[in-house]
Amino acid sequence: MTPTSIKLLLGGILVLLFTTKELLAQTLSVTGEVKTPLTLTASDLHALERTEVTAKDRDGKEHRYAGVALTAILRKAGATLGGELRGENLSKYLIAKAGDGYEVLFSLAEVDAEFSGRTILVADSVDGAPLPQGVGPFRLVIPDEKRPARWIRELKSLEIRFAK
Ligand SMILES: Nc1nc2c(c(=O)[nH]1)N[C@H]1C(S)=C(S)[C@@H](COP(=O)(O)O)O[C@H]1N2
Ligand SMILES: [Mo]
Repeated sequence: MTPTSIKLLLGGILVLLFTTKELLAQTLSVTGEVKTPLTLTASDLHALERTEVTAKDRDGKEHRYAGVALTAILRKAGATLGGELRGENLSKYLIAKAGDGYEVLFSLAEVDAEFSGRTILVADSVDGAPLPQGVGPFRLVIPDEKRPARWIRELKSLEIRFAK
């Protein structure tokens, strides 16, 4: 091999590694106390049932967020929801983690559709456009909360654990 072809080959490998890293950085994982751990890409998320909510952002302006209901993702992963959310399963919590190290916690019961009529959305779009860099590709949107502190940006993972 000539020095030029070696350089080209190394360049190609670097591009491949970078692309793989970028793709992995764009996924949402669901792990912990679930029957089927998931790693979802943006297109996996698009294949699930879509939900839309209108919610006010921090500046009090209304926006139309679209994505997938958190419960739908947790159901797909086989989390103990609905009829299975009783006994020791009521001591489970969900921790959502972001790329910047920010973490927010929910009890599993407070996100379950049978316990509460609220929608928590794993949003991937706002006002018809993909979430911007630094916010997306995924963000939690919780329309019924007065403060958006749990609207975690750059959502990377959802982990379900026992509190005891
Ligand atoms: N990843 C991540 N998400 C986050 C935060 C953060 O520091 N990191 N801050 C939270 C807080 S405290 C608020 S008030 C809102 C602010 O949302 P905004 O950036 O859309 O105004 O984002 C929430 N989501
Ligand atoms: Mo905040």
